[in-house]
Amino acid sequence: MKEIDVTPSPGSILTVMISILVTTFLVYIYRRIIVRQIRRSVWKSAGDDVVLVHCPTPGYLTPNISPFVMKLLTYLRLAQIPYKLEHDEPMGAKGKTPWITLNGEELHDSQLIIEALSKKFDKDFNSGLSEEEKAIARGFAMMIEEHIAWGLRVWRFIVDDGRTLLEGMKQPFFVSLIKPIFVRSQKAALWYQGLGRHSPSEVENMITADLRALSKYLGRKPYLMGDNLTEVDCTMFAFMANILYNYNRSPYYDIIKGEFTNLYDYVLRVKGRLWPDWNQCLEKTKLK
Ligand SMILES: N[C@@H](CCC(=O)N[C@@H](CS)C(=O)NCC(=O)O)C(=O)O
Repeated sequence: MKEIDVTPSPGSILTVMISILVTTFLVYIYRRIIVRQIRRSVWKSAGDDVVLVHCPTPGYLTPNISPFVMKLLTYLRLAQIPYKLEHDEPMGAKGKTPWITLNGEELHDSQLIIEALSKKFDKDFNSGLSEEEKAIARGFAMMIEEHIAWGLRVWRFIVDDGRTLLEGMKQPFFVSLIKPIFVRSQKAALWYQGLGRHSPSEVENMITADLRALSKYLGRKPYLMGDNLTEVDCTMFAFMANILYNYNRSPYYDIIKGEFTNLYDYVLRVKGRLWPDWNQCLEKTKLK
C-alpha cells in the first residue's frame, strides 16, 4: 500500500500562522475602532447635560466596589446632577475608573471631573469654607485618596490576596483564573508607590493613625467640615463606606466599629441622606 505523507509543509504552516495573525488583527481593529465609535455615538445621545459615568458593574455590598466611583456618584447626588451608569468601558484613556462622557466630551479622574462639573453646573460645596478650612479639607482628601487608599490596597492584595475583589462584585468565571496576574500587578504598583515595601503591621499602624486623625477632627460634628456637607465628604464617605462594607474582614473594619465609632455613625448619616436607595443600587444576582 502506498503511504501518504501527512506532514504539513513549511509553506502551509506559514499560511495558517499568517491567517491567525491577520484575523486577530482584524478583530482587534474591529473592537478598538468600530465598536468604540458605535459606543461613543450612542453615549452622545445620553441626553443634554446628563453625566454618563463609565465604571464597573454594581457591587454586592456597595453600589460600586471602586471608592473613586463612589466618591463621584456621591458628589453627583449631592449636586443633584442627573447621571447614568455605563459598564461597557469601565477603564478610560488613563487606564483608571471612573471617567465620564458629558455632552460628547470625555473627562477622566474623579477629582478633575468634580472640579469641571462644579464649574459647569455652578455647584461649589466648598464656597462656605474659609481659606484655612479649604486647606484642611484638601489635606484630608489627599490623606484619604493618596495614603489610606494605598494602605487599603496593601491589606487587599498583600495580606488578603485579592479575595475581597471576587467577594464584592459580579465577575465572569474566568476572572478568578486571571486574578493572580491582576494581584501581581497591584503588588508591583504598591512596591513602586512605596507602601508595599513596609510590613503589613507597619502599614496597619500608619492607616490606623490616619483613621484616628479623621475621627478626632470629625469629633461630634455631623460632617467633616461642620454642619454642612462639603466636597471632602464625598471622598470621606466613599472610603469609610468601602472599609465598612468591602473590607469587613480587615482590621480597619474592627477599628471603625470598635474604636472610632463616630466614623461609623458618619457613614450611616451620609448614606441615609444621599443614598436612601442604597439597597436597590446593589447587584443582586451572582454570576458563577
Ligand atoms: N485619581 C484617580 C484614581 C482612580 C483609581 O485609582 N481607580 C482605581 C479603582 S478604585 C483603578 O482604576 N484601578 C485600576 C488600576 O490601577 O489598574 C481618580 O480620582 O479617579
